Amino acid sequence: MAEKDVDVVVVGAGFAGMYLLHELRKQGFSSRVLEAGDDVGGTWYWNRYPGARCDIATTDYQYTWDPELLDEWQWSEKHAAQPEILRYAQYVAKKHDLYSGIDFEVRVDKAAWDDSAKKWTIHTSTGETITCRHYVMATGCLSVPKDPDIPGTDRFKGNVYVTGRWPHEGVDFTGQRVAVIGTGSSAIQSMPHIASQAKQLVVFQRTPNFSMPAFNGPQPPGRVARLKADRVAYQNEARMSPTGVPMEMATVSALAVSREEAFAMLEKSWRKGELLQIGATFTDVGINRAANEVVCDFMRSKIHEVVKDPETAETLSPRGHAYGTKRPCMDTNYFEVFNMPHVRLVDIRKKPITSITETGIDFDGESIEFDSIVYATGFDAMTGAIVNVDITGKNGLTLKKKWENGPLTYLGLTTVGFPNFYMITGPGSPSVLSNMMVSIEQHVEWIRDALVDMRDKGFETIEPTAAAEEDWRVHCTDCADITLFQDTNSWYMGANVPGKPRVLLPYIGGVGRYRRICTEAMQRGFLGFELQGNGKQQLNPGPVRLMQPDVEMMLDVMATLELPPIEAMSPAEARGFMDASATMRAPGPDVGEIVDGTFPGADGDLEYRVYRPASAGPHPVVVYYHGGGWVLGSHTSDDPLCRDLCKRADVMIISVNYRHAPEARFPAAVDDAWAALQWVAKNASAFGGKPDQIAVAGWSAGGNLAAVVAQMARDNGGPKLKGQLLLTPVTDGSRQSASYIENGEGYVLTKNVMEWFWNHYASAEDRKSVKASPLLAPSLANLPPAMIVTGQFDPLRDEGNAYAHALADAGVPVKRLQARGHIHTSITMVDMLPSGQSVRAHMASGLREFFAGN
Ligand code: NA7
Repeated sequence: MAEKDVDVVVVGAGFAGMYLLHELRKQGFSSRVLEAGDDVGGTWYWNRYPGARCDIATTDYQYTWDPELLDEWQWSEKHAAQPEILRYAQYVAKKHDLYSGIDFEVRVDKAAWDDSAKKWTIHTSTGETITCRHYVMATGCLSVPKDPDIPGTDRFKGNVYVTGRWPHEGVDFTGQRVAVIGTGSSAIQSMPHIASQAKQLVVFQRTPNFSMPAFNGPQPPGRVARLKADRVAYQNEARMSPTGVPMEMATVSALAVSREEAFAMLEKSWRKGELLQIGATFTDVGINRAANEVVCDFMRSKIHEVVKDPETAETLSPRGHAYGTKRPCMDTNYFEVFNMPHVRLVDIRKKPITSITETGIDFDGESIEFDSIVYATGFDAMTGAIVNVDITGKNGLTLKKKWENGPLTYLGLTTVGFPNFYMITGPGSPSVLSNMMVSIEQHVEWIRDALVDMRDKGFETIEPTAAAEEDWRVHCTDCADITLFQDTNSWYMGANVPGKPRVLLPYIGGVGRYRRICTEAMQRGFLGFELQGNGKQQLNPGPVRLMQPDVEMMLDVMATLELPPIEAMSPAEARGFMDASATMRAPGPDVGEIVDGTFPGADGDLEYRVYRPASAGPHPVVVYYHGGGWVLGSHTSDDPLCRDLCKRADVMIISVNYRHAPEARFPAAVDDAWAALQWVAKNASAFGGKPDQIAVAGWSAGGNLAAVVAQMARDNGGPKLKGQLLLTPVTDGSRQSASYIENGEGYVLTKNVMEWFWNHYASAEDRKSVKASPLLAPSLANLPPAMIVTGQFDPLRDEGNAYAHALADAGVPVKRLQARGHIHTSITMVDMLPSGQSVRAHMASGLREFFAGN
């Protein structure tokens, strides 16, 4: 007799449900696993259409939790077909006696949280009611076929097939007239098989897709050998990789090489026959449209090589979306199908289907009769299977209602208002953008560990906090915002289902990063969760540290370079190092004109560089002071940032040099900065600038100088400044703030480097001067309007914010922007870190506002 009250109910017996059952048993939890099908396998149980295959190679698409399987199970191919994967699932289920823990042909109709009992009540299609402490949806991401949404679908009297619900006995199309609707992965895989049998095949295509040949065959011996030589290292590499597959990562931009070189590199990737390799050929395929277009061109050239009729080839060539923003496909002879004389391609964008009829399909004035129609029209992806169950959480809130504007989760695992409810590979987790096997195992292990920890500590419930869920939403959006996904109508965006909210459903920040975040959340005492039970409560508001994804990627790369710490260098060495680094950065946008010259500093001539916008002058003028801790840098060292601000704000930037420490200690830099401002004010017209429209700007130590000269201009009767733009400025030599402790290590500008800068620049006594620490000024009244930008993970964050608050308190108009997930240096990395763009756009509009109305 099956238990009616268990610790855990799991819905679904695919690879996720199977592994979870195994782990729950191992940890002594009672469970019921409910599965709609009559066997294990999930996706691989349902998707039995001919040619169904895994696009991830078998070396990577297999369980790692039972190492014996590696020797026991021999995959026959590099990319296994559905029957073999299903057999693998059955083999594992038998080996580990999982069948005995699964109820087959049972659906969950309804689940409701009982807040007094602190339990879920589950109602099944067999009329059973089960109660459980924890409820896990292991229902898969592509398990609910979407309504084809074509008029007349119920009229057709012939055979109707849906790829995701294929008859178990198979289908023989020999001699038949067949229509296939859709050209996604399911159609692309099945089409060669259908075409080889059918008498006539008409393919109705709405959006063409990118597809590459799988070059299937036996497992590549090199890869297998690597896996077997050091299984743990190989699997760890997969777990910490961006996609869950160990892969060579790109080091070069698609735009940094010639087109011939780019195509040669892509050809090499193409030959590997691995789904994710093409996109990983260059660093910027996913984030830069022009770089992506190089890949699109290559992929289209391949279609034209295969498909003989140029018009058909063009119809099959995707033009409207960036590569990778719709799921790219792998095929075996897909495009070759269109060279067969009995196959016709109909572009329904040009020739829309008017209706399915009793005998066939009407479109664009034509009627064609068919014996069979195959719907390869896809799924209500990621959320469909979850919200299809009537799930009610606290206070009568249903999940469907909560998610009506898009799924909200914390870590893609849990959701506020639904205690003890978990999703495996749910929205907000890497899921369909990753090797599912890796992601499934990670989620199962996280849930298992959470349950064990709660049991050990006597907690009964776990629920994310609203703040953590909101932070996760913002982080997911930050990640999505730097990619090209949002421009495409794809099922990743929910765009294939009419009325479904448009939001990037999976988390695009990467498998390794995601794993680190989830692990950190658990290890730091369930950050972002509230736990309760036995009269105890533990609330750890979190959130986990959410760095901008591109910033974190850069930090990861820097960590692998094992660079020497700046503070261990002499100033000369540090300058050499900075110069060498500058040669590797992107140049920044073109501006109208760049002119170099010299001006009289406080103690001799110094250099300047003028950045003039392309628009007609005269322009407002911004005197810019570079960063570099008063020790490093020059009038050209922030070149990309100056170009970017010049272009975005349509202002003239004059970047001025100043003497550096330790050769010229405080106040030499201030004296030069002040001399530069006076000189610019006097000569603004000669430069083509507006003499009555001058502002100052600076980054870091340059922000410090800009703030100081703004005070000097106020105290010395001019020049009258329109504004001060301070980017992560140094304002306080005491370095006492919390951000020094929080962000003192690991974010490029460290506490020690800052100490090194200060030591070279100013004595302890000098640091107390308002010309070194502008925050210490007795009054900040009557200073020009300010915009102050700080980075969340910058040791200088708090002193920048403190200056902004002090200015505001003194009645100065202040705009303050704390750049989420940014470090001290990242906002200046023009064309390298897309997440900095919006921050710089704000800075530019801040500059424009300084000058508005004059
Ligand atoms: P997909 O990738 O969602 O493909 C569905 C296809 O059906 C796609 O070409 C759609 O065109 C097309 N479609 C959907 N609705 C219609 C209507 N109403 N009329 C015409 N054409 C339509 O699903 P698959 O099953 O192929 O693959 C799903 C995933 O399984 C795959 O990505 C892998 O992860 C494995 P559209 O592109 O929306 O214009």
